[in-house]
Amino acid sequence: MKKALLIILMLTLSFSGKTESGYRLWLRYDPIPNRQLVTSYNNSISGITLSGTSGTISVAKEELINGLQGMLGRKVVATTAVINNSIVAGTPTSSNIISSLALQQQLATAGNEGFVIVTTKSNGKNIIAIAANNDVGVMYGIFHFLRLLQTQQSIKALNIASAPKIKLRVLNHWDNLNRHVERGYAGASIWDWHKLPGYIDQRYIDYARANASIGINGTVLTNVNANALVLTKQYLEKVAALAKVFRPYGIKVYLTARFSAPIEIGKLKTADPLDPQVQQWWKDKVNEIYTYVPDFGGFLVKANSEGQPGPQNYNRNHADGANTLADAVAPHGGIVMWRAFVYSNETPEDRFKQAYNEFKPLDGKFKKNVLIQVKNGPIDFQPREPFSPLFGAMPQTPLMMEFQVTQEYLGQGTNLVYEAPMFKEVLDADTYQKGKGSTVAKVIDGTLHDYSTSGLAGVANIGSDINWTGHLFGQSNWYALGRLAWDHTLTSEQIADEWLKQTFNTNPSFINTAKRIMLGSHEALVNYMTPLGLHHIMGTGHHYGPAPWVSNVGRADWNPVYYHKADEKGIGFDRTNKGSNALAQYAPEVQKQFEDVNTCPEPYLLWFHHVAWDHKMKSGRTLWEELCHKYYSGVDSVRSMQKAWETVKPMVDKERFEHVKMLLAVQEKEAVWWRNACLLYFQTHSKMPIPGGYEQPNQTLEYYKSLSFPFAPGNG
Ligand code: GCV
Repeated sequence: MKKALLIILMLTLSFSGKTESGYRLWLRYDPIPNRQLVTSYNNSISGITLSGTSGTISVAKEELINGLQGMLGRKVVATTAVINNSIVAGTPTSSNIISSLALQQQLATAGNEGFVIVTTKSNGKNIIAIAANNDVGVMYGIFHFLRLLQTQQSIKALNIASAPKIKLRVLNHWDNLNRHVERGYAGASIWDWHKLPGYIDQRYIDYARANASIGINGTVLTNVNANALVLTKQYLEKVAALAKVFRPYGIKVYLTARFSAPIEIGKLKTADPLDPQVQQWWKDKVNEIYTYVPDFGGFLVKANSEGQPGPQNYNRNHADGANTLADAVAPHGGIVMWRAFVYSNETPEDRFKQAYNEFKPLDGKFKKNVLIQVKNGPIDFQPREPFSPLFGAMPQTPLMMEFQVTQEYLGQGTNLVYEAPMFKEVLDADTYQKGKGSTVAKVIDGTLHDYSTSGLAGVANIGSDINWTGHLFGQSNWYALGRLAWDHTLTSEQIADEWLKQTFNTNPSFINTAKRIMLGSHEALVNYMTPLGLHHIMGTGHHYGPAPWVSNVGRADWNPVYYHKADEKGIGFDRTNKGSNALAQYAPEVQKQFEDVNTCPEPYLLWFHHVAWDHKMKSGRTLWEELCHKYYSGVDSVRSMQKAWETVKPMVDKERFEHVKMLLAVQEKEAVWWRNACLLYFQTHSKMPIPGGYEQPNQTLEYYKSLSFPFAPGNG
């Protein structure tokens, strides 16, 4: 009776709204309200026995104990002797019980990081075995087990085997040493460089726990627009302190390497990658880094892109640059992630084509420990982009995917946008490189070309805000990135379901409503920002809000007018063979999908065609009418999201309910702003009215053009 009262009290507290800042992410471990389920869990979990002595086992044990105690509302102790109805976790080497179970077959497919969870018997005792080949796999298994409980699944007859499909599952922080986060919308950088190495914020530990729980095994601490200072002793001591926190959680630390570091901090006259002195400098620097961080992961490099220095400053190519760094880290087992996000203003070429043009000829020229990191989309993380043609063009080079988790072009910190459907759309796209079924996912997980290494990176949306990501639902994007990097066959719906149940509650009515909001949110944003294949029409610099009229920025391809090409005839960028012919960079089957204006899938239409305003769309509307329809339906969707969120009020704590409600109201305003500003501007070209029946813009185009946001967050 007392216990029941305690649980009710805890539940009431957790719904009182006082403690629900969102800090606990999806690792809440609140008491499970379903008593029957708790009884069933209790019957299977009388104790726990974890074998192994590593730091990883010790953090995994702590997590398991805390998780179980929180959810079951009782004390859980670890024992050395296995008791009936208990959890036994370990590797065949660390645990006699695990090695005595017939798990060899499953473990053979688990690799270094995978795990097996089975309900079985050992010496007549009922146990749940969490087994792996390494301690890190045991830890991942424990997090998976806790997820089963948090999502309230049965643990009566478990038979699970899971291994990551992608080897490097990495977050990229665009965090500067002064704590400004480029494209960050959640406060300052979580790395408090000034207080490191002496002060270890609890947040670093919770960051590591959260990442480990979703399988993220690498973090690049610093911005790709890099500062060489991070490679100096003063900062390496700080980096080492963070690496020490992350190590038990299976997370390696990586740094961005400024290509001109040999000059800036090495006092050399050149950074030419083929200069023997420069090569030696990098080797020495890397040796030094490994004295601080013995398991340092390696470098991420942005070179010859947007003003960053690179090998081309010395008439060398990207392979020359990447290979010099790769040679330096290779003896230590390090890797180089070299970004393909390059475009040059000097080349009067469609920006869409430039990365392919520069990198395709280098296929096969990179050292074995180099991965080329390709941004999602040939332009730049737009709300919807066709997949980068590079994914179908470099069979001899491991290609990493770089997704944007932070919402630079996706409503930044104020819009609820669940990105998993966007990630999935790209991962499932078919490159046709080796015939039908050559999906982007198979390219990046290495199975299509049999790469020995593979990777997926996400530009982090994490900051110093109490709820980590600014918008509470931004957490779902961090979560989705990790889960998809582990297993890209998971559906967006499964991931949303998991995240919601762990982050809020398992009430079916709440889950159904919130899931509907999440699953429709990306399409809603595309509709009110860049429908039908429009792209890069955001405000200059900060990229906040619409500015399709901008035509005065120094570089042609930093101007929205470059991308939409609206004129009196129509709108859109002709990338067929009558235009820039970017389509030729894809396999013939992909070209076929997009090349005909009448059959091109409409979500991509204006990516590939300049289309007449009166072109007949599949709906029977003209292009202009369809554009209006999309913009209006985008706003309608946000209003529906607002209404739906209202209905979950009784099922969500006050603090988080109000947080989301207020932001949805901001989102509605921003969606209306996007719709009105874009339609009023495009109307100056189409000369057609916004069809009657739609609410008409309540401001003039001049008004929208006059808006300015000098302090919009995240600007570079
Ligand atoms: C880190 C876009 C962004 C920049 C970013 C760059 C990149 O241009 O606006 O902030 O710089 O991409 O990915 O390197």
